[in-house]
Amino acid sequence: MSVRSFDPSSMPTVAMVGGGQLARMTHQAAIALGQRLRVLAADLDDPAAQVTPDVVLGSHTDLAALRKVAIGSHALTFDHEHVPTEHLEALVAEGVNVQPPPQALVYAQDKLAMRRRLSELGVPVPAFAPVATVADAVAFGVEHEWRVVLKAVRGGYDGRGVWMPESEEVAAAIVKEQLEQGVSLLVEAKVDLRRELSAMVARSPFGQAATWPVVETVQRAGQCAVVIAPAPELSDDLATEAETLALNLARELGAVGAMAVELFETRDGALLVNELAMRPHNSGHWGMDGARTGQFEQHVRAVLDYPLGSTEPLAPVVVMANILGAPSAPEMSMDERLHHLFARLPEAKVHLYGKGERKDRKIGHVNVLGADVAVVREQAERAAHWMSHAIWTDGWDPHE
Ligand code: AIR
Repeated sequence: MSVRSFDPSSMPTVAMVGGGQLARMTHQAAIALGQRLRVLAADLDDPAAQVTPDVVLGSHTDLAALRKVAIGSHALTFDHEHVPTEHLEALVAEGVNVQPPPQALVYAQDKLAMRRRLSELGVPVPAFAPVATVADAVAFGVEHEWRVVLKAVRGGYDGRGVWMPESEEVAAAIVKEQLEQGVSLLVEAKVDLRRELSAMVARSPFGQAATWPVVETVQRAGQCAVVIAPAPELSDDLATEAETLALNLARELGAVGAMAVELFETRDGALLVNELAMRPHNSGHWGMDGARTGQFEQHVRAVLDYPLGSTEPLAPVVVMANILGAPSAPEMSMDERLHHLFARLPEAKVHLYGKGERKDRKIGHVNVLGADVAVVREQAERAAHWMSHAIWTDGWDPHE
């Protein structure tokens, strides 16, 4: 009698461009499904390169490196959206299964193309205009009484590539400097918002799609700090509107994999689309512990055209708090901080990315499940702050 050994080559390999935390957590999901995740990383120290044996070192702007990571993979996907579209089109022409496909991904890469396409589709977006000259920005600024946001058309994230000039002089200086550096810009009206929401969806090439509950994202200094799932006090009508919007956009744009639709909820209860991301997204990290199927597993299922998993939440409330690097790294080691955290908050689920501690850098996150938003949020935020600063925000001292 022979024993059949497990043949890993019969299971798919997913190639991911970028070796950051999103690739690292995608790898974690791929392991459970018996798959391999191969990453194109800039450095062996990158979060995903630390954990996968299948690393191609190189740049996401180098077509040869992209080919190397793509060859032999069942699907090529992304941990960030900065790959030049022409390279992706070249890979598709060579037979690579690029998911999301470049003609969809472009709407997550190019904010102007996205704003134009969404407007065509009748999806509400803030008023916007392309900026080819200082005069373009000034005309828009005057029209909107300098309640405006300048954005790089491509490449920005986590507050980078975003400026909020409040006068003609400041705007002119930014526009001049950026245009001289070859950065394309757009300008849009600053929205009078109540809060920010995110509607996440995943879609497969077959066309199956599933949403997670709409979440509230709390931003600090232009960066996501906390996510509350589901968004507290969101009316059923608005939740349905946001989920329907995400499903329709995924279908209309031809997105494949996880997609985040970042939304503004205005003071008068309307929704406007702010940004799109076609990849796992910070606003979906809560689902790693808080949903039947989290976004990383759903992303690999979707890009490989498997049936999607249930997105059902596992608790009435889930809060995710980012561990954001302190202004200077605390003396206490990360390992010791983790010991103390676990001793004090056994319910906290911690995810660390293996990243160096730099101010405001996303180095990990904490998920807490529960029933009461205020209690759960307090615990998650306190835990995250402890992990980055080695300070308990309530003054608690383990040695007293
Ligand atoms: N990322 C990509 N777009 C937005 C985010 N947050 C993730 C990706 C990327 C990593 O952040 O996983 O690789 C880069 O993080 P950092 O801190 O090195 O800039």
